Amino acid sequence: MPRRHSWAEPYKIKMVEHLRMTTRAEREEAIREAGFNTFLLRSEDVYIDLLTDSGTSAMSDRQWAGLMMGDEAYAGSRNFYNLEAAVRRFYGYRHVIPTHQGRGAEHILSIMCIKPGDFVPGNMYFTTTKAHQELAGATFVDVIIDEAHDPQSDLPFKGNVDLRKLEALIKRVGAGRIPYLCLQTNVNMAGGQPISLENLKATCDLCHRHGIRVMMDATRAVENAYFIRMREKGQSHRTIADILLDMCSHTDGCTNSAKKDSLVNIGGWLAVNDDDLADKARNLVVVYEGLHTYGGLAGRDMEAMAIGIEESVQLDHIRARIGQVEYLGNALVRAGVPIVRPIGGHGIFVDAARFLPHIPREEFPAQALAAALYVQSGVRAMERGAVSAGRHHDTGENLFPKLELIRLTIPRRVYTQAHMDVTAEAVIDLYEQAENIVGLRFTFEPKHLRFFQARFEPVVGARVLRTETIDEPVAVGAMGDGI
Ligand code: PLI
Repeated sequence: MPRRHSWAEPYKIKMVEHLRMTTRAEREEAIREAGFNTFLLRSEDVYIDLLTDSGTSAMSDRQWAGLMMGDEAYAGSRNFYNLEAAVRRFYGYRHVIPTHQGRGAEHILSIMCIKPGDFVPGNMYFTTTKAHQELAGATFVDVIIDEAHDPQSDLPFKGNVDLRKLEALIKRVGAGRIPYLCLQTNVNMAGGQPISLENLKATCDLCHRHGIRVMMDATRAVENAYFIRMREKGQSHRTIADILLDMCSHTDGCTNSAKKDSLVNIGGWLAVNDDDLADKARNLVVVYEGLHTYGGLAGRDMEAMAIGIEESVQLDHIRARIGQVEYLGNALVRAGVPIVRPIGGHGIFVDAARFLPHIPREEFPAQALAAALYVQSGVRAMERGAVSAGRHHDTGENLFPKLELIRLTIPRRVYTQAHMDVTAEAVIDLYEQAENIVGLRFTFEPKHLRFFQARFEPVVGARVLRTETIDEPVAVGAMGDGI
């Protein structure tokens, strides 16, 4: 047997979904109608959809079979008990409360633990998490290490908590005003950057010494466990499942969006070890989501989740998943495209500030870059910069985080390496004509989580990409065309 130098997907394709190719003129029209916001495009107008890895996974044949085993009883569905057993086995928490998705769990956690005037520290914000903390009356405090805000720093664990920042906060406001610390795994807004096991333990120790709970955002904890195995001293012999359990065992509970690691299209859960907290959460979930044995989900969704959790910790799966992200990232690095280093777990984050130095922050370079990439190639990315950061909740001023990025997020088990090649070519091509991209300004700005629904217009002219290179598509796969 020859030595294997490359990896291949640990699955084969059983069913395909056709993609529609569009012309540049069609895409110009589509992005204008979408207010230059890729969230407002119709999916059928997108060629390669790298908006998010959330809810976009391809389920396995076992998961599809699981859907047929849905027990749609209102109360006590068999599938709930399967989900509960899977979470207990792989994450180790005692009490499991399903929710319709991650933000449902964040909502319950926030209203159950936060009092107005509290502070919630975290290793960088996430949009929905912070929104729920603020709606419950808390102020979010970023305690991630400084390097996480520097796209060029290539520390292996840029998701680590800066313990001095955390200690300073505890000293300043007192432990009594910190209901919990929110510990994100594979920190999304930092570029999918992991936290080390050592730092996770030290952070939990510090919090527990002050009587502060640690609630993990376990949304991408499996991917984080993979990086611990690959990058942390003394961890390479352990299984992903073993590392995951270890990570969770130091914390007091978690919120989880199962739409990522757990390979399902919808679902989430809140898990805690404390009996009283669990009772409180079960009571609140009835008000906002549904009975505590379904939490807004169908029985079949919970079954797919239970199976997905088990599949997610298989080494072959996670190696190929992150390997595909690295494949795309390395192609961009070779071409000199500025991306966040090191390459993260769930996507490639392109540094829009360095890509478009001619566009000031006030004209939202990342928003413009995502729109231009779509016009150029039909590839859909997501803004992760000032538009996502929103406004200060007291002063109303625009927040300008250090990171002004677009995210090319890779859905799990969906695209092939050829799709990654096409994406890399599209980004490199755009980089070579970046000076033709025009900044944007708001024409409509929603109050909450504005990036989802905001609308924009170019600051000059009518187009976000001022070039005439018309790349007519090859009409492959367009059902009904060319016959
Ligand atoms: O989209 P939800 O409500 O299932 O999950 C919210 C959520 C919580 N934490 C983290 C770290 C997330 O990444 C997250 C959702 N992320 C989305 C939708 C994303 O595109 O990254």
